[in-house]
Amino acid sequence: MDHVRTTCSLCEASCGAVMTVEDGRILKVAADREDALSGGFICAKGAAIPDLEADPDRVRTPLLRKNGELMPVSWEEAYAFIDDRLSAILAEHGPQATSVYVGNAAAHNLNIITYFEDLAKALGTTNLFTAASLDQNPRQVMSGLLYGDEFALYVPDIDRSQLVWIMGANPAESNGSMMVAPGFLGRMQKMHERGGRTVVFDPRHTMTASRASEYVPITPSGDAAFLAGVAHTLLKLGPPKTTALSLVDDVATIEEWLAPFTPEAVAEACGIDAETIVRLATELRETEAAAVYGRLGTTTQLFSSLTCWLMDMVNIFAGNLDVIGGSMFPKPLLAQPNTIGPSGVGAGFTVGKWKSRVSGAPEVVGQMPMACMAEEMDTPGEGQIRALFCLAGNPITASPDTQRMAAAIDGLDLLVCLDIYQGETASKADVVLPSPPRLARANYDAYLYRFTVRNYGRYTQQYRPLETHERSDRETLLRLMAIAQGHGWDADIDALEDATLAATVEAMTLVPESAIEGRDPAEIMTALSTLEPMERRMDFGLRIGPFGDGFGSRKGISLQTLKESPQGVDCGPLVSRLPESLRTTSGRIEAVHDIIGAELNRLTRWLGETRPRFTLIGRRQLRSNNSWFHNLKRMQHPTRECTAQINPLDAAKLGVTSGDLLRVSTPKAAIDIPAEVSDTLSPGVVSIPHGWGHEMLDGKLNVASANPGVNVNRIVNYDDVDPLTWNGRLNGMPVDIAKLETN
Ligand SMILES: Nc1nc2c(c(=O)[nH]1)N[C@H]1C(S)=C(S)[C@@H](COP(=O)(O)OP(=O)(O)OC[C@H]3O[C@@H](n4cnc5c(=O)[nH]c(N)nc54)[C@H](O)[C@@H]3O)O[C@H]1N2
Ligand SMILES: Nc1nc2c(c(=O)[nH]1)N[C@H]1C(S)=C(S)[C@@H](COP(=O)(O)OP(=O)(O)OC[C@H]3O[C@@H](n4cnc5c(=O)[nH]c(N)nc54)[C@H](O)[C@@H]3O)O[C@H]1N2
Ligand code: SF4
Ligand SMILES: [Mo]
Repeated sequence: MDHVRTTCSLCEASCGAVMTVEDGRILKVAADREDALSGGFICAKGAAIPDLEADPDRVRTPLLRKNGELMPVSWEEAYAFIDDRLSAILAEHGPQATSVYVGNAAAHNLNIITYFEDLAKALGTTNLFTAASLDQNPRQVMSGLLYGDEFALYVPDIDRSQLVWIMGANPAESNGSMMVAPGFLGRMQKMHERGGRTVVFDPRHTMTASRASEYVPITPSGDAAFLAGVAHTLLKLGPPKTTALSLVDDVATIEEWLAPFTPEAVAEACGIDAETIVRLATELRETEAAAVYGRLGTTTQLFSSLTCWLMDMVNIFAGNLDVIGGSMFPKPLLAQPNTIGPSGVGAGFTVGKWKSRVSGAPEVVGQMPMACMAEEMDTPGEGQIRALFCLAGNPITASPDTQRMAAAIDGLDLLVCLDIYQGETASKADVVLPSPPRLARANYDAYLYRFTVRNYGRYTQQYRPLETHERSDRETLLRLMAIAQGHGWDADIDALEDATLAATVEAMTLVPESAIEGRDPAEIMTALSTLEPMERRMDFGLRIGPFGDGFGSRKGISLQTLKESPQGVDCGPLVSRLPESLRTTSGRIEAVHDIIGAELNRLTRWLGETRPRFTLIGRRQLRSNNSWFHNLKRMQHPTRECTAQINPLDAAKLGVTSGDLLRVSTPKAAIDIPAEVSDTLSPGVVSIPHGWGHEMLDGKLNVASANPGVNVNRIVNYDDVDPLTWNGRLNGMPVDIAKLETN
């Protein structure tokens, strides 16, 4: 029996875990008490890894559609089929007829996160879509515009804070997002014990709210109004002198913009009275170590980009940005754009470098927004998408307008899914390629460590070699790239990759102030040559990173350091990074943009509008993971039912009790779903979780199909995307509700 260190990597908490392994089977998964970040925490999902790995419904070999059915085949046969079909599409319609979609599970998979952009490049397409445009793009775009780097993502320095505002986030159940802070409730508890406070702003009294010092119900999408009132108040209080504030361009314009947003002017619209707004703003200003943190409820609503911008303004005007215990920019161990090259200045950031074919949607962070994916597939004409490579995602269930997305995907000439299950999307594929089991993968949560509450990293080495029927995701993606480039699936992928790495190394030796500026690229390649191909990339990124040894030019870490410390390498608490971390062209915080002025005008108009009778919001569930994790019996739980929660007052008016069927509709469509009467909801708000609707699986995943739930995205549309980012609006839609009369 072995005890094997791993990182759970199922969600963004990235908890250290220890697996008990016997005869190649995982018997048990427990918390790793020695992990410097998670310190002995895991949740029910982490503990269910043995069930996940043993699930008989998992895809373990490539599947190819034959006579309408997905049948197990060899990798060679699957690749040969893809090569034939893709070559024909490329020859007839060109590279823009191909596309890539990357889902959430890619953020937890080192290989997929490392190579997905290369796959789109190899295909030669700009049709790269990711779940980020149903999620955090407004945050990333604001970070890009203000700080010059889309990954300049600050987090609450929770372990040293005395006050944290949590807006539109429920880390008690999501386990934290764009904030790697495992065991969040424990961290919050410690904060309370040292006299600190937490305040939750949410239309629903969530599990996080029930553990917070204060809960402030807020009208859905009311955050921008509220934060504008707070920012206005802070400016009146006289902002403190901080480095962050001294770096902000054109504070006068911002003051002018915010002048009309008095607490009195915004109170009714956000549902928080003026006195409370002033009290909260004053507390924020007077507490030295305070942070404002916002997540999905702030980035997928009516004013997503504006809300993110206002959060920046509030953090800055309260004196909280880049100070210990405030909102701080992490310094990841792997080199990032804002840790290499000349510090404090850079190339800046823009949106809309290219536009989509049908609606002219802008490019955002190098990708096309999901809001235009279905129309790019189902609108005929030159450039119509005919092939999709879907990596670790389930767009049919995750994306608004499920019906259109499903029909568009049905109409493709080629759908290849890299997945571990035949979910709603993969079950429609021509080819499904499986990721290897956990014990046969190495992992490093490279994506997540960009927003971790300490400067930390944990590398998990591969426990056992791949079996003959298994392939690493790296190999799969490189073979798909080789096919796309016409080299054939059996090309020498290591040689192809080495050529790319050599070019990256050479480029870095030319970057001023890089850790290897002026060095001989051949010397660096030789230093990397003893490692496995994937490890070469990791080692390179770590050694030129802020804590790296610069290939012998200074004392520091390398991949070897991480290998010797499987419980994680902790490079200490967050440090102040302004102005060094800026990569704007001006070297300042560029906060004034026309779009913000326009959005504030839209907000002003909204303040005077009549509110809908019912507003729909989402809800994450502890034992779920978006559209998956529903196939494990052990994860079923009374708190994980797919219900529409409504307030008792609304229920009484509608004559509804828990269990009655409700018809919830938008002008687009209606769904019928059981009601759950709950006083956690503000009146007029209805909450439905996403990720359900497994009737589409036709019984394929046994447990999930037996308890299918209803897909809320059937009634969610793209009618009003965020104007700047085209991010999906998944919270705050007006809906109608009626009791469904049954005979
Ligand atoms: N209405 C509504 N819609 C939403 C949301 C909402 O709040 N409300 N949330 C949005 C958000 S934030 C997101 S991130 C998206 C998520 O959108 P998606 O990422 O498209 O959906 P997931 O359900 O997370 O799909 C993950 C897929 O990865 C597969 N998978 C799991 N592990 C692995 C692995 O190791 N390897 C491979 N290859 N595949 C794996 C799973 O089987 C599943 O098919 O949904 C969005 N959609
Ligand atoms: N157990 C579990 N964990 C997960 C996931 C999962 O499906 N299950 N999904 C993962 C993913 S992909 C993500 S992106 C993260 C998300 O992580 P979080 O953002 O922490 O999770 P949510 O539960 O979506 O929290 C959003 C909150 O916003 C509230 N809300 C809705 N509209 C508004 C609004 O207008 N204003 C305010 N202030 N609040 C509003 C909702 O009531 C909800 O409580 O979770 C990740 N972790
Ligand atoms: S919180 Fe997330 S990373 Fe930690 S054990 Fe649970 S699912 Fe895994
Ligand atoms: Mo997400």
